[in-house]
Amino acid sequence: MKMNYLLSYSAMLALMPVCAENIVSKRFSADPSVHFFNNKFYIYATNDQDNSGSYWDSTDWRLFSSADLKSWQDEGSFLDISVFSWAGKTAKAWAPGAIERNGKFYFFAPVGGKQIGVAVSDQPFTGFKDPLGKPLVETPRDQNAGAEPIDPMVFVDKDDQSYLYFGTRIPKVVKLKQSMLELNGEIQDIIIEGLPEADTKKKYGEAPYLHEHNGVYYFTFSTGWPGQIVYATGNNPMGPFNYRGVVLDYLPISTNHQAIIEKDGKTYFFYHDGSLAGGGDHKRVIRFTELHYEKDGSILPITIK
Ligand code: FUB
Repeated sequence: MKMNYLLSYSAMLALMPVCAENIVSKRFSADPSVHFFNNKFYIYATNDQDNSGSYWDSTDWRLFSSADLKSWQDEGSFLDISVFSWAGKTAKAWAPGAIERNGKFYFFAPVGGKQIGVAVSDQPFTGFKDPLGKPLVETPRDQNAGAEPIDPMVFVDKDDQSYLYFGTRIPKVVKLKQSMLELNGEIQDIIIEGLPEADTKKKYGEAPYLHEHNGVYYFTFSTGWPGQIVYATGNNPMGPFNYRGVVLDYLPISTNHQAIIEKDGKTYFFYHDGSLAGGGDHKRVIRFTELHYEKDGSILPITIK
């Protein structure tokens, strides 16, 4: 009987609220793409600081770095959408993704909602150029690219195969060639099974993200507008994935967008909210917290104070 009154360690963690002060910077920024490159953490982000505040109309990306996840350096606006010479005059710079491969740093960027470009540099913080001179993915040019190929994210598996995830309303995945500059096969829809039918808001919206933990592939995404961050798991990076539950509940903001990084045995969850003074739907701020798993691999939902 006494056991009924005792909480397991993981249950206690679930009840511990995350302090909303885990903030990266007081400059407005969103859509974190988080990496550990050359002994430093880097966050590539949508730059909400200089947008109008009435739409997601940023035209550049912001960069933050940290050696220890405690103090963060604001590296400022590190790349403008004009790096892609083919970007339309009204194109917006939204949620990016990045990866280190072949001794180079690849920055995948949605350009204006219909195209994904890739910029490459020898360093993670500067010098990015567009080697292709054209979009890597473009709708309707590429079969099954979907109506809005945004929110690119790249995952490299243990066997060295890389995958590009993107899309709004329908999640997409495609293999990349070793060069990272060419698709390797057909763009496929990602199948998510077991989404609770009774909850019509529980569907794929945007922000696809793939990470692996203890041999299981975790596919996290935002349910849309507003966005709850939920997860599904599977045994193949291309899916299908089985719906498992909520990671971060709806916040009072129209979007959310997550990144998950594992370092030194700990898992960190990055997201954005609109809680900074003067902030809101289009002026967002990046925060993070530690993510915990149950023994069976379930993710413990995050509670925010
Ligand atoms: O920043 C613009 C859009 O808002 C992103 O592409 C989505 O993921 C959402 O966070």
